[in-house]
Amino acid sequence: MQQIAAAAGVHYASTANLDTLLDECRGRILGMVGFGKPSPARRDIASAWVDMPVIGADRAYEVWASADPVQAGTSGRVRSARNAQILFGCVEIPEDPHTDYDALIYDDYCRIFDHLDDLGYPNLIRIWHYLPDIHLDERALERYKRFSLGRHEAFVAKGRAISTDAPAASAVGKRSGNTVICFLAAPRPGIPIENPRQVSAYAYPPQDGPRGPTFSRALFTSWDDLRQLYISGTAAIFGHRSQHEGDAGAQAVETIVNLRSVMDEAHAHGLIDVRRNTDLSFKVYLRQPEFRAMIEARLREAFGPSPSIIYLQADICRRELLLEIEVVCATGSQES
Ligand code: 3EB
Repeated sequence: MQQIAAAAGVHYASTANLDTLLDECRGRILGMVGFGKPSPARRDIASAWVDMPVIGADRAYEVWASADPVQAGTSGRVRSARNAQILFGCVEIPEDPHTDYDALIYDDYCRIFDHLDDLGYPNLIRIWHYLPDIHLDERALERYKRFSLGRHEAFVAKGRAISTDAPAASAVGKRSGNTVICFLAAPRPGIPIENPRQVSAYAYPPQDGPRGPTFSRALFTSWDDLRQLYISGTAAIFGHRSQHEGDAGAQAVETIVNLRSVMDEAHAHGLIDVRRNTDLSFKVYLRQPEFRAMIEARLREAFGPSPSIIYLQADICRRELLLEIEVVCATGSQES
């Protein structure tokens, strides 16, 4: 059986090795996110379940471990755990037919910022948004665009800059039910990295919705002797336009070129060289599960045989995009 390295950072687990990992990290778990078939809720740790099929397995888990013991915090729906350097939190937002989706997102986003400000971790580093019915038109505006609007307004209301304070992010569709938002935040700001091949997301032209998406292409941070580059959900976008409509193979290639471009940019800033001794943890969101084998081949060609990869079936926020890939690049004291 594979030995689990319960070092600080992110670990992927399956149903078979989750309990071993949680035991090894007892008292040091910042948070956990489960995907796939429902499993019993863990009330003792900051955790969330995302109703999103795992391709090729029944379930997959993302476990964020700390080197030091963690401290829990709750305010309303926001649950978190933190060490001195980093805080993991999550919130599950029930659907509310009487409230526009942008207002729903605005309210809980403001509560996230309040929680972070209260605890002294005001800098959002990395955030994941799992949105039910992402393509649904709600009173003539698609829910993803309402989401972007509510998020933007919350950044403004809570005194965050749309460009320099934008975290690394992913926003993808889940099945109906709660909206799930998970995040990492820190006392110190991360260093945002943009992709020279792409227009910054917060500067997209207004045709994509009344407010652009508030995220950076990647954020660099270091904590617990680890240096980490969190690369946002990345797709086949060049400039601000989607490429290779209807061609998953070409979208995969374009997406990997974008990932490389962000990695090269972080290296050019002297922050991290992912070609050397770096653990790469990928999440791949695919509209159609049958493309999994093709993507896996492309990723292994580009990044070698070792990366950990979770494959999830999800809607991507633009209808023409067939896939989106995010990465955590970690280097430092982490064993593997
Ligand atoms: C893109 O590059 C693809 O709205 O938070 C990727 C990552 C995308 C995050 C977000 C959207 C978001 O625009 C979509």
